[in-house]
Amino acid sequence: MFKVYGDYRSGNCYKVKLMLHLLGKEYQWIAIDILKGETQSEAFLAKNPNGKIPVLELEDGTCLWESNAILNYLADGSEFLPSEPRLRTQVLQWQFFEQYSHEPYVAVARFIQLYQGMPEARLEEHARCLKLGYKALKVMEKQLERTSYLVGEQYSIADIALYAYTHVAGEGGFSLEDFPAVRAWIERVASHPRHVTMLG
Ligand SMILES: N[C@@H](CCC(=O)N[C@@H](CS)C(=O)NCC(=O)O)C(=O)O
Repeated sequence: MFKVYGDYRSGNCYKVKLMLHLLGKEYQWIAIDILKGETQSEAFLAKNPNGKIPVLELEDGTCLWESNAILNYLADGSEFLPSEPRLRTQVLQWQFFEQYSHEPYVAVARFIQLYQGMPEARLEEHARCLKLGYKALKVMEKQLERTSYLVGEQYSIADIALYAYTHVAGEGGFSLEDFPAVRAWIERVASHPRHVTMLG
């Protein structure tokens, strides 16, 4: 059985949980408290030398880290990862976009607001996250005006990667009012029969 080291409120960890539910795979969830520094213990660093969750531990003890890499491992051979090279590259394109142009702003704004309660020292950074996060949301809106999912008409791990923090963007101070295609996509993703919510 897979072991997942994670925090239920983390979007990066939720990606792994959602994927496992969509695939109907069993797993054991091991709760890690980042605020208590549990990702920096010697035992945890042996699993991920970068000291971050999520980590997926395979039955043979191999530990995989980086949420989007884990999604690629789990989705291999399934309907959630196209095998055709152009489509597969487009999946990766959205996942790299998520890590470089979306998560650093949408997730960090949420961390500052939800986990830290908007400390004075981070207000300026929060405002910058909102500005750059909205830019990323506009990129998604443009794509989702044209296609039902980020890569055409098929629900893929590109959607899982971006759904994780987009659907809780409000917790970071974003409004999705001006993003009707993104809102419709959020409902589409959540309507999958094997969908599981972040805290569910
Ligand atoms: N790029 C990584 C980011 C992982 C990440 O930032 N994890 C956060 C929780 S969402 C974490 O473990 N923070 C604790 C720390 O940095 O010590 C991924 O996608 O897995």
